[in-house]
Amino acid sequence: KFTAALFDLDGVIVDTANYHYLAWKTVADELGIEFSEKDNERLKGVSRMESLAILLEIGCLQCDEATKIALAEKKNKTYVTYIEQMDAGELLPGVRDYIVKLRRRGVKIALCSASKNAPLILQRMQVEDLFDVVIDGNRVEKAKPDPEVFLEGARALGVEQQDCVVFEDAKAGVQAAKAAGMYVVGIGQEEHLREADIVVNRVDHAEMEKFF
Ligand code: B16
Ligand code: MG
Repeated sequence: KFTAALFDLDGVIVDTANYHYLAWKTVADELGIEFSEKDNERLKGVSRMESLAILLEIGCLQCDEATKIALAEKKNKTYVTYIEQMDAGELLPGVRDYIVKLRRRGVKIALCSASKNAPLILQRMQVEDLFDVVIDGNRVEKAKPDPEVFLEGARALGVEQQDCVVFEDAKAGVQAAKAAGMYVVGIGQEEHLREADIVVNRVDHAEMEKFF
């Protein structure tokens, strides 16, 4: 049995993928890059600067470091205007109850997200109290698929990596969690998540009694 649960944020607790997509789309339109929702799949779970690098690659564009920083800032400004309007109604179904039940069972809970906006999103969703620790994009140097964010989560909870179950929706995140030596529940569609140990549609479809 596992003693800790590590949750990704975007796509697991809350569905912000569409807001990320719309914000990148504004930047893409301005640069004349065609950017589809399918392309957006590649941006899930990866850091902001890495996402920009993928977008520029899609458009076969190159630019200097200062321009890159300005573009990333622009995307983030648009993204933040979306998330500032979010409320707890946008929590993904079943998530809150599932985490509350885990806590009652004595399972330790961490949030392990690539997003620098994680604190704002948690606050808007009113779920800050559900997590014993929060490791986000402001606290790690290496982006997923590097295991750093999950190893840091286990360390902060005071548990061994083999005692952790990770809930992840993105390929890069599943790879990061596997590289950390953890059990992975993929959230979403099997086709993107082949490296996960199991795949379910939503968090509360992972049988709690089986894992914790
Ligand atoms: P930000 P997660 C990730 O969050 C998103 O999936 C990814 O699309 C985004 O680029 C990344 O956060 C960085 O977000 O620009 O807000 O710092 O899935 O790891 O919770
Ligand atoms: Mg995610």
